[in-house]
Amino acid sequence: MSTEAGLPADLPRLHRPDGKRPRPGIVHLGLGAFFRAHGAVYVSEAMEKSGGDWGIIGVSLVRPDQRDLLAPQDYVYTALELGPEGETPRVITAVDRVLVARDDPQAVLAAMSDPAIRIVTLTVTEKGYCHEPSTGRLNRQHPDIVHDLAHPDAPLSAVGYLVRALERRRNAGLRPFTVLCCDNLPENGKVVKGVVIELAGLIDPALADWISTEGAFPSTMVDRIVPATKPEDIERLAAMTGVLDLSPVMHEPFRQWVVEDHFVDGARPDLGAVGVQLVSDVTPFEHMKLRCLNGTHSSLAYLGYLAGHETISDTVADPSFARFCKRLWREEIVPGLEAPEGVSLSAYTDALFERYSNPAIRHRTWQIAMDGSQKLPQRILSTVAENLKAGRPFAGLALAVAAWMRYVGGEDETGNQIDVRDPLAARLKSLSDAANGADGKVAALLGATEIFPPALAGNEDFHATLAKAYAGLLEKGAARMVEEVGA
Ligand code: CS2
Repeated sequence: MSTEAGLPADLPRLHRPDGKRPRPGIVHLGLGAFFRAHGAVYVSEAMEKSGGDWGIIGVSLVRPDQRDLLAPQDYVYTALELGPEGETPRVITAVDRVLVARDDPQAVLAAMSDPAIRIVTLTVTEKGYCHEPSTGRLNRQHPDIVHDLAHPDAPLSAVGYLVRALERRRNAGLRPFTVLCCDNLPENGKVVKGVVIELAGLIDPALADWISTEGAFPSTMVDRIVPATKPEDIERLAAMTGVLDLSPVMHEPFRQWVVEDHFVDGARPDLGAVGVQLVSDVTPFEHMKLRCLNGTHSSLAYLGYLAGHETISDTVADPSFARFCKRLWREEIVPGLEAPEGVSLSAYTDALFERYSNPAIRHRTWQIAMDGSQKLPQRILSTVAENLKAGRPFAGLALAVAAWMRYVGGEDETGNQIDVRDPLAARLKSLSDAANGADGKVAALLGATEIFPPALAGNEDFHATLAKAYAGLLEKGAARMVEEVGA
């Protein structure tokens, strides 16, 4: 493996410290770096502190990499905290094993229908719910959903797995599991409940009723910045610890998890003992985080990328970007938010700025720019729509949306091609290519109704501001526009 280059060949592989695997109580769909650096860490701590059989069976829906990297080290891995003043490694032991759904759907369905499993957590990214971002409803034409309706024993989508496993549990007379969504969607519990019940209803209306009355889909707000692990991280960690971990995760010191305390039969790890906030209503936390953090993250990602910045910390080290970001919070985002009880929004955004500035976190603008079609509605467009109604400013957020439009056009400011990763990439590029001039391109992209709700797309003020911002990006470039709009 190339990542081993430069390391002594006899380095021992990381292994489970006490050799004991936790007994599973959770299946996690979409095991990736974020959950391993966030939810799995909390669950590990909760088991250490209060006990309970809450080991995690990880599921990768498609790719075998996580399983193949973790299996030889008995599914333990290092979570490396990257602080501005140094790095702290910690071995996480909560994962029991990893299954790959494409290789063995039966094993995944069997695990999910095991009575010992009480919770199914998910991080399948925004696009993994097969819903329409602008409405939150199931996209019944989605090829995976069409497939899942026809293949009860071998689903492709996470939604398909949830529904088929719940169906098996109901047929076996078991209680349902709690579905705990850990993706950055607004009212994520409601969204996943909506798509699950809609798909279940297409299969068997009685199943949909049972899920609706017996199931639980608590909403959550998750937060921790987790940049992709790079080969040099693996090497540095091995040099630091003297053991080889081929699948560590990198994360910032900060973490937050706010969870609606509504679980089937109250069965859950003792999350409250390890700092998870268990609340009756997550909405104010969710709005605060999605709009303040993810909203500016995406804004900085598109504008920063176009201006030639590689990471978020590089981007905010540029004074005009720093001014622009703070202006977005102060004038466009925070005024429309209701602060969660006991939280000062200005302290929250000050702390966010510090988190963005952490030079140890090399979080690439390109990484955050991925899947913009699935992210813009909840991160930026809902704020813009509310600001338009309330007569509040929105020019900075419109500049960010114009930068996204420029980005999905596929060419950067020096004429180089952009590697646009988005489920709608081809469609967005052809909409952009077929139109001419700033106004034409803006009009064409506003026509993507999966992203822009009709009332917003049809708003003349929004359209004109976007067209002006897009023209400015073409004429003057992102750096100049950020400087002007942020001033
Ligand atoms: C980021 C998030 O990649 C992205 O789109 O905005 O992953 C962000 O780092 C997390 O939500 C932080 O909690």
